[in-house]
Amino acid sequence: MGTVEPQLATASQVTDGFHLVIDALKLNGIDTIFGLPGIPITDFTRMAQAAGLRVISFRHEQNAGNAAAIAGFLTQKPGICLTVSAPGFLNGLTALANATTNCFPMILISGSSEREIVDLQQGDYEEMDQLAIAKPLSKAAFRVLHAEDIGVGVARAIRAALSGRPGGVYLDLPAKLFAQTMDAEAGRKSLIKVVDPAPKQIPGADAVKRALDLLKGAKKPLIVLGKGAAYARADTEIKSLIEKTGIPYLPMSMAKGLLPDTHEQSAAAARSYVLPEADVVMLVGARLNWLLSHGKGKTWGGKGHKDWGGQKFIQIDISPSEADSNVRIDAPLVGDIGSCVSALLTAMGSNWAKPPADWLGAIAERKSKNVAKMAETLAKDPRPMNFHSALNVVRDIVKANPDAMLVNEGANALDFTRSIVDMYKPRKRLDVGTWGVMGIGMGFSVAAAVVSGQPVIAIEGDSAFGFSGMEVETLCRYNLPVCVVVFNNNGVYRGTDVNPAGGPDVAPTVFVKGARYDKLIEAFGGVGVHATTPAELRKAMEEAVRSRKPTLINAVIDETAGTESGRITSLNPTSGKK
Ligand code: OXT
Ligand code: ADP
Ligand code: MG
Repeated sequence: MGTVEPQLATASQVTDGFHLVIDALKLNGIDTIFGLPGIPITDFTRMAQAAGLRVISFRHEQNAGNAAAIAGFLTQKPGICLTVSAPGFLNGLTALANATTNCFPMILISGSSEREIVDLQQGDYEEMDQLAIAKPLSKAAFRVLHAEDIGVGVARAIRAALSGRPGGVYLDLPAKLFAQTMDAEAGRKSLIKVVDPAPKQIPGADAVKRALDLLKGAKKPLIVLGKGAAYARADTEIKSLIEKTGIPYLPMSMAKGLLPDTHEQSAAAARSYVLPEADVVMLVGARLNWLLSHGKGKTWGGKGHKDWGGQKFIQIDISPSEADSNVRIDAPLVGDIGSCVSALLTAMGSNWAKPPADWLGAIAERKSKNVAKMAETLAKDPRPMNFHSALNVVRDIVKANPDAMLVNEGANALDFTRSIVDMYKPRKRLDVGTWGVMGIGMGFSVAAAVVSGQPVIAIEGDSAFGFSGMEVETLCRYNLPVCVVVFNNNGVYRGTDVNPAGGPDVAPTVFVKGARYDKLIEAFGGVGVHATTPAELRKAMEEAVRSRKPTLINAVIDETAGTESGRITSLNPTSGKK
């Protein structure tokens, strides 16, 4: 089938599996599908487009999946990724697992092969028991066998993705389901519009009191804002909490901009001082995982690698089982962040005492030292360009365009961007998240542009970019206002490694030297720029943001400038062998 009549479903007295899925998604406010066509879902993509859904087609399912995941984070609606069976499903599954890990609501919908052949392992086209494989990697997984169950299947998937701790859901749709027909009116009635998919969860009054009592007694309080807080869209309440308490706060990477990074209470520039020094720490939508050194050890002032630093913790989280995952949580506050923070604000009353002046003063001192040191480094203009001199430009461009979305991946390219580029608004910084995964770059960029309509700036390590680089064609095809800046230092972390055996192969971390990534986008009609100085980079970025044309800037970075794994060098195992 090559074309689809838009009025097919409504004109007829019967409907089919294709239309029921589309209608169920539309009924629930889904307006965009990210995917890649093929058997058995090619006609589905055509029909969805004919029915008014925006169908964004990718070059690889993992990128479509990443786009769906971040669309979910940005909209509080599950992002939809659509794939073919077995290999397409598996390509999308990495993104689904990453979405679940990051608490992003997403639904991976994959077509699948004939059940009876798959279950007897008779060798069907793209045979795979996809449901079984998806289960351990997703928050929930469902399969629909009959057209009359499509409404329930889609409703269950939406509710599972959004309620409680958000996550990735798999929905298995066998090929035979799409062609099934049923009476159109009965079909319409079988669909479910999900009511209140993410119900408010109000914390108990005793839990609120416990948290406030702890906070009140603190001499060195600290608030940590995580991406759960960004997702929750309780921006006003969080701002009030920070400002009313006067407590310094630390934003996790994707919580940057929840309050402007230039806020005087931000302790980001004194991170390594506040973590070990704080006596009471309130976590708001942030887990005590590896990114927070599991709440213990030297980062927190503990004597040894696993020792408790002595802090008391308050943890606001929608997941009741998150508390105590790494260290004791003295005051868990279970509920949605909006409700929890509102309850705290109400119970705090109007005469809350600000934290002791010596705590605030000590932080301010550390901050100004670090900021001055950073300013000095940023003012340098070395040749070749390094991460700092290039990011000084990016910092200015983001400051001038605070509504722009910033996508970021790499190792050094990630870590330096996080600390150098200030964010001014919530949910503008999108990055590698909980897994530190490479490959989110172009999928996130496409979705950020599609969902927000704002210009997108993607700061990419040259290795990181390679994981999804083919999607520059997608940027051009949909004419998206994305400016990709590849920080080209000739390799993974650095371009200077040598083959220890001295043979003709280069070292495993090294790429083709002097590669011209800008030429890639030119192949598809986008704008390619080769930038070797901050001035050239600035001109190209300004023009990209102004013109909104898909642009790729090959920013040449000193190949000696990076460090192994960026800021997380210590996570590399070193041999115990002497
Ligand atoms: O307090 P101190 O003194 O310590 O200073 C801190 C702040 O106070 C200060 N700061 C400031 N100073 C002044 N002013 C301001 N405004 C300011 N703000 C902050 O700066 C420092 C640092 O602050 P930060 O960042 O807050 O603190 P810190 O200590 O770094 O925080 C700790 C962490 C853990 C929270 C943080 O480091 C973090 O979030 N890290 C995330 C790390 C991460 O996820 N990395 C990515 C994974 S690395 C690796 O796995 C890679 N791979 C393997 C691979 C992956 N990942 N995936 C797949 C699918 N396959 C393979 C690969 C292949 S990276 C990679 C590619 C790398 O090569 P590229 O070419 O892409 O990239 P390049 O490296 O650029 O070449
Ligand atoms: P970060 O990496 O920024 O520290 P994490 O992904 O580790 O953030 O933590 C996010 C936390 O936020 C998760 O534990 C998740 O359960 C929680 N969360 C997500 N949405 C909400 C919400 N609406 N209300 C409360 N907690 C939430
Ligand atoms: Mg690199």
